[in-house]
Amino acid sequence: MSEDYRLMWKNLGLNLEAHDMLLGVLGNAYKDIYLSQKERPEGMAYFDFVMSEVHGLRIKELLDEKAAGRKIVGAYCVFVPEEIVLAANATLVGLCSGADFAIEEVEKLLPRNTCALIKSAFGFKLGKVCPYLESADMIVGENTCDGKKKAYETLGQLVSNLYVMDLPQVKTQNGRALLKAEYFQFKAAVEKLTGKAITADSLKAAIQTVNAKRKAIHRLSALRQADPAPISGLDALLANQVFFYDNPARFTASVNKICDELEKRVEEKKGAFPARTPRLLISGCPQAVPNWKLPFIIETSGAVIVGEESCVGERGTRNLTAETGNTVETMMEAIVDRYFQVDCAIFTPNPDRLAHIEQMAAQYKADGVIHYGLQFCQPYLMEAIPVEKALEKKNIPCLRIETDYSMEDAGQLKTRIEAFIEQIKG
Ligand code: BJ8
Repeated sequence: MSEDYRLMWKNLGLNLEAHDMLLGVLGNAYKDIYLSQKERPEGMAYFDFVMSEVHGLRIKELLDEKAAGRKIVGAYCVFVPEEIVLAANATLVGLCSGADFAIEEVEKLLPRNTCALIKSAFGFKLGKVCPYLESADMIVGENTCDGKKKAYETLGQLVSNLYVMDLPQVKTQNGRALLKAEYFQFKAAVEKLTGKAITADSLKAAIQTVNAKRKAIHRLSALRQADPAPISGLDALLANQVFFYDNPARFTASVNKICDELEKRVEEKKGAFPARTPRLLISGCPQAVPNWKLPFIIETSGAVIVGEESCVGERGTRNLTAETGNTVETMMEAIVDRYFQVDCAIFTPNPDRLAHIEQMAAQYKADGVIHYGLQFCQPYLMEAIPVEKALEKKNIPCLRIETDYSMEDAGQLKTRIEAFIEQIKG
């Protein structure tokens, strides 16, 4: 951190000792995983800075916004519409956590066989190490998988500002009606929180702001179709992770700047890895900061990741919200339409996700797919089997990985991934 933020963290109620430890581990991991990469685009310096200040400058900015009367809304899922939050004069930040913390404490409240993502969210609260969570005026949970919806009952006892949104599990008219009702209820709750009514103008501007972020990410993704891939999967994942934290306009400008650089790289056939490096698509559970284990292993085993079919990736960002509406009602309908397309594995049946994986594999010219499932995540682990079968029918090799946030299985994973890459090369 370039400044001393200790007083700010103390005032937020963080456990300074535990927080120092977390930042120490995070800093070392970033150095070993990110800064050791070769041939990085120069524009990644922005993301290096963002990460070095992720608990510092960005938190200070959020606290400055709060001091100026804005509210902060924290969310754990891509179903929480940023458009509604922005339109009501609030800022949305992602709360999903990608590292184990205070596990012993967590396992007093949650069963051991809960996925690492949920446990991590609890660990960050119980360990008092997440300044985003502590800055939030409203924390939004959503009834998605069974693990999350039951865990929010317990989280509600740990925080005073939890708002739980119900979500459909089927893509039917009734399902859409439920989502619409929930989004209108959420709109009312955010308006109450900020004291600002959403207007057609504020909603339109918010839709444009969020779409601009998505379009920048689409541009970045499209450039990854080139061989050699102009950017590593690790760096592209980082941009997708920062999507949830950064100031939206600054994020959009920074990603577009990297894309300008990558376009030149593509023209010059300059890559993050040599041409014809085996290309892999990752599909499955979200990889929240600082969960870089799998991409690090893959990209140090002789392959490059060219796409993420994930909520921290294309599942979360692929669709735009229509900008054609002129009334709050029509724009809310457009928001419902946009989010109802998210093909999370909590939906049953969920054929769109399989179609999307196949489409991405073709579009990014992937030689194979690694299905990433977190241990105890039933929705994604269950879907992994039909996904693998369907891909194999199309002669797309698929490797199913089931893992957690610990490094205990890193050696074993590396052996399996190296063998998979050899198979692809063969
Ligand atoms: S829209 S993927 S962000 S719910 S890994 S907690 S599913 S047991 S994260 Fe998700 Fe929204 Fe869906 Fe996306 Fe449960 Fe699985 Fe854990 Fe998960």
